[in-house]
Amino acid sequence: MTFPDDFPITRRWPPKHPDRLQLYSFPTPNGVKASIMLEETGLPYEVHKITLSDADVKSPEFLSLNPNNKIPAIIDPNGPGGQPLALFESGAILIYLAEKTGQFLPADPAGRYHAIQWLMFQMGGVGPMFGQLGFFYKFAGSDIEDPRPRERYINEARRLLGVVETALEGQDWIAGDYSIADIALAPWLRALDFYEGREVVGWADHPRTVAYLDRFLDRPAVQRGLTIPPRD
Ligand SMILES: N[C@@H](CCC(=O)N[C@@H](CS)C(=O)NCC(=O)O)C(=O)O
Repeated sequence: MTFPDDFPITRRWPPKHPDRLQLYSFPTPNGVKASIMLEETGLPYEVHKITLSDADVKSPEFLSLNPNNKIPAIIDPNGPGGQPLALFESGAILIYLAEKTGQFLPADPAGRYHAIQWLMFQMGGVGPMFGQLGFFYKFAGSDIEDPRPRERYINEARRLLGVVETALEGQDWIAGDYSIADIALAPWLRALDFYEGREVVGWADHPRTVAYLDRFLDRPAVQRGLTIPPRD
């Protein structure tokens, strides 16, 4: 496989710098994980804005990169063995970029699995549950009369917040040192504000988590990554 010729996505979103890592994304909680990580690592990259509209994420060109029609996705023209590597799923992208650069994932096996464990906690728990909270509390599902879905996701989000609060006791970052687990988790904690869900999940009763998010948002690379790609 050669890049860009063998990658149909490049026909709609052509690279200006085909030697650089290509990011296909939008600044949502999942999308910014990739842009924050790229900003943190200092890897040269080129970003392409893929909106969440069907015209973008369900286009044949985007589906050729991610058949699951979701951002973020990347192509590294200089992947393992010098060959191009295409990847979707933000957790896989974070692990790949951490291993490529040797940053934000401990080198010792125990520390590495500990960080990956918290990354998976975000991928399988916080992301899907907070996302459903947003849907049933603020967005299209908020006018559904049956209170059970809303209550279920509020309770689950509150429970997950409690897990984070306990894990942060005595440490600044979720897995010890700053890692890809924080880059995955903190954007989803920030999303609670956008969902207007802070009060209902008892955000203010979790002081370590509140301070943790502030600490994350203070990082210059995070501030840059949160606006990449620009929405308009
Ligand atoms: N598990 C995926 C979730 C990605 C995801 O849900 N992306 C959303 C934006 S935050 C999306 O692209 N939605 C478009 C759609 O579903 O059509 C990941 O972590 O990469």
